[in-house]
Amino acid sequence: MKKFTLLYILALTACLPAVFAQSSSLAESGVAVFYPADFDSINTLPSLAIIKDLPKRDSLPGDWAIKPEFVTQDGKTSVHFDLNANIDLYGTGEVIGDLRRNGADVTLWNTDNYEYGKFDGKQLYQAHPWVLGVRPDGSAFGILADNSWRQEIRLDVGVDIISEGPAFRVIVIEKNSPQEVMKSLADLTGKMEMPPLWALGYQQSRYSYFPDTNVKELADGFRSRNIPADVIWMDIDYMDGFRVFTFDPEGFPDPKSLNDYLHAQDFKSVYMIDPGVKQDSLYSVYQEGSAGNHWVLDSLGKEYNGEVWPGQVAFPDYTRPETQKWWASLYTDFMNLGIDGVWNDMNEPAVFDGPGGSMPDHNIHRGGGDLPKDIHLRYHNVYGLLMVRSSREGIIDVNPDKRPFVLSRANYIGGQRYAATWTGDNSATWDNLKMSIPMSINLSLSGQPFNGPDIGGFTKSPSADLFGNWIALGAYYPFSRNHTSNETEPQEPWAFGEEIENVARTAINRRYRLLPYLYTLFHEAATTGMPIMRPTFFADIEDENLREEQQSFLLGENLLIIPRWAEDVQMPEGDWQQIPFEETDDTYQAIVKLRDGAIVPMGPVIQSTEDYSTAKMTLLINTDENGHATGSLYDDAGEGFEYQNGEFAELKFTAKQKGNKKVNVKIEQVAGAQKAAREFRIALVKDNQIIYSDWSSDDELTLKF
Ligand code: NBV
Repeated sequence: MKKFTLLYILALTACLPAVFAQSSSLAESGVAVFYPADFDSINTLPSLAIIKDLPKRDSLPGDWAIKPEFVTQDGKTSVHFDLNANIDLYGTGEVIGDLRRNGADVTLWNTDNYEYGKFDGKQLYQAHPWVLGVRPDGSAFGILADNSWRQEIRLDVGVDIISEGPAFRVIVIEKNSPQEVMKSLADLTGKMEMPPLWALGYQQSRYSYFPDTNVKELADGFRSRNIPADVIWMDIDYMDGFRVFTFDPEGFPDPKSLNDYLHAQDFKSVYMIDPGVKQDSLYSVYQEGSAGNHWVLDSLGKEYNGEVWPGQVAFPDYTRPETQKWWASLYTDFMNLGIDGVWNDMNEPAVFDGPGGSMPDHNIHRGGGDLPKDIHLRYHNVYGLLMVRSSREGIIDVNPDKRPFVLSRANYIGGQRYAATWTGDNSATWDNLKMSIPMSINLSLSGQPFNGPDIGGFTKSPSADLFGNWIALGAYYPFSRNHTSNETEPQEPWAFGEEIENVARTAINRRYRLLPYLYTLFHEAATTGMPIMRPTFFADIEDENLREEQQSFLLGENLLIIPRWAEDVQMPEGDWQQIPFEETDDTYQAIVKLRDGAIVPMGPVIQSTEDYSTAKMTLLINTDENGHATGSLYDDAGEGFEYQNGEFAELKFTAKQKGNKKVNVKIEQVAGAQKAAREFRIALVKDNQIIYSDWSSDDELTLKF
């Protein structure tokens, strides 16, 4: 007997309140909203996930397939979807385990989960009440539970979402393909904004580079070894006693000149800011926060304090508009020191001496504006989102002509609007390396395109071999950052000897060469919501053999990345050609395959995005069985907002191959006002070889062979 039916009978016989009545409406084509009869809008809305109006427009089409059944029992609301067993399930946010989520369960309660070791790893740093379903024929649907309360998603018999909060509405998206579902999700929850180009570069971090001289040496180390890199990260030890917005007077006496030094070397700097503000009456941020009444309160209405790095801290109540503004304003002096980006950590929020590692459920957030006053249980999962929203505002206020960059550990569905993310405190193990692929894909399939794990692993020290394998793969994560803990051995690309240093250089070189393509994918994500990192099954949504493939992944539509350690990879059909990069090969580099019918623009090796240019590009071409191939390029200044006023270029490439004799490529600017002179050459990839044409600035290229 189905579990739901059982619940129904139990509820009837025990006379427990079971509510099945509901109303539904079609908000737009393929998007339905279901309301339980006891829908509690006051305690679940406004939605921090959905940014679009969902008007009650039409009634559901008669053949609408995915319908919920709501139950309220013992004060808990749950929703159940009966599903055919042949439907493959994905998403559910930041999760460990297999790519295909059938049979899994996850608790949505943002948790500081060191080594993913607590709660069987079923409860991590972010909450995405979202399930993507893909049917055998490739048609797909998405289910979004629109509430932020603590809840659980169970995928054993159909889909069950059980919330500790009041009755919530559910949004169901129904489309012809998972790609269309992803676009619709982004339409409802918002898209990542175009990040600055430098954020796509390789990044180096550790807990913590200290003191500033060490940071400078690190920058020099990259440049002297010709290993491309764009960003150096400052972890908590740069602060004075872990007081946010301060600097250690001995280790970091002059952050402005440190940042100047980094900039002169074409590096950007990102600094960590945690939410907890040290309870210290002599500390200006604490004084201001107290004077402004900015803190989260305990259940008795008093300032709540808990222990984090600085000792006892108070937590800004980001539900209050005044607090959002105050927090944003703290970034003015900070960013003016030449800081380029911000890293918000510990924002689940993590509290060492709090229940379950966070603050008590009954703490009070006072709200204001459109957010009502409520208890922490309601706002916990959005605490990180509200924090990064406010951080981002503050950063734009100081540098209105620059694109903000914020990295957040905690977040909630829709949070891609404000921050990129990494997958928290993983470990230097083979298991974690392998798992990083399904983990990043499922986050991507939950609306967060800009993500990646700590390359090399955060805890433990990787062997040279493990690191070599990790960096060879990590060069292709959307967010590509090497980071490690304060208890580990050095983890810079050169820390493992010459062989692995060369492996790292080759892999990172390849990332930089592929930047024109990668940047184009970021633009696609920012405009359509399509993930950057995609499951291999996106290459052929009707091929059910691909549905569990989780060793390889697609970068956009045209490149398939296969780590060197992958075994028995399920390949999509077609003539996928391995790109024979020119650098010396080694046994670590991931295999990069080009789809037949695709054109991928590639640039030269550069040492940082400061040298990025699209003036001379190689067009990697793999024609399909009809001799055709297409591709595109998005180009803009890589910084600032002029692209929103038309200062960009979108190029379309169309190739036609005639027999085994020649290939013609047409280059057209199809959008944007940017005028730029560009030279191209064809690189035809066939049978593991590349055949090049001459360079040309014409808009028609020919390769004869
Ligand atoms: O700030 C220190 C670390 C940071 O390096 C890491 O990336 C975060 O996930 N942080 C957690 C706090 C404590 C880690 C033990």
